[in-house]
Amino acid sequence: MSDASILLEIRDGVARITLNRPDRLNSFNDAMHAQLREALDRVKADASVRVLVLTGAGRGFCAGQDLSDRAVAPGGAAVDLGASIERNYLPLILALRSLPMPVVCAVNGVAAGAGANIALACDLVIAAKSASFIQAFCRIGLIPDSGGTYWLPRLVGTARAIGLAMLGDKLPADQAEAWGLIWKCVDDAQLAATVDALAAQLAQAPTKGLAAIKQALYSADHNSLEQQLELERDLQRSLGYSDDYREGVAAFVGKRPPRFTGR
Ligand code: T3D
Repeated sequence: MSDASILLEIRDGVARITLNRPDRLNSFNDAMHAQLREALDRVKADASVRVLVLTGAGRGFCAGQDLSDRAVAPGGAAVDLGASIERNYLPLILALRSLPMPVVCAVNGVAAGAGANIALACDLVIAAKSASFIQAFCRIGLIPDSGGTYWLPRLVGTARAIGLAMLGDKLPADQAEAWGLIWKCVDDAQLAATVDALAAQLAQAPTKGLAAIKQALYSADHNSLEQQLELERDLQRSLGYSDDYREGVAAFVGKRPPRFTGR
């Protein structure tokens, strides 16, 4: 894609999507949502892709909804935010969560509003030390959306979730790591190399197994123990027939490195 709010590059099993409205801190308008949907569809349909990296262009990761699309003239009709969420944010979060491959978020700068929660929807979040997470919604009279009210209490506990959501303070990346909100915080100069190495590692991994790991772990939030045990049984049964399981066992027994194909 060129001249685009979303850049998509696919190489060596790694798809990289870059949010590309840097002068607006990569905040979302409808056109950018549409382009992101199209990019995610392409990633999902491309059998060569085994990991997705999501990042932002410029100094920010994403500042959520473009608020210049939300300014209402006095006496003007308010925008239906529910319709916007239904059309854009809700399907985006479900698409990231259910993509059958690991999704790595490289948080290169501030992640605010829906931008913070889009990052948290990804499976592995690596942030530059100068990055930060801001549940900015309360500053404009809204609640954390895009999954914010779902993962904040689960990831950091209710007390911290309430503090982040009600105060809208900037949470620096190193504190986000210390609180368990994200996987890792690295020096700014190390972000690209760290993410590239991780993506290369994941692109060689047993993709079906990783997809099943995310399915199982994300299902644990709403399943009973019995339902979870049954899900583990079903996923394990299906993985047991995969080429990668066969290869993994053969490589172990043969005392050689495995060559996984993602099948
Ligand atoms: O509406 C719906 O559909 C419902 C769904 C809502 C989801 C949401 O995400 S609601 C929350 C929306 N986001 C925010 O409230 C965050 C707004 N932005 C900020 O608070 C700050 O920009 C940041 C804390 C993220 C960064 O601050 P700072 O000082 O580093 O940068 P800045 O100077 O504020 O921003 C740089 C430029 O980006 C600036 O433009 P300018 O002055 O250089 O022409 C600024 O206006 C623009 N920008 C930043 N965020 C947005 C934005 N423009 C439009 N919308 C934004 N969200």
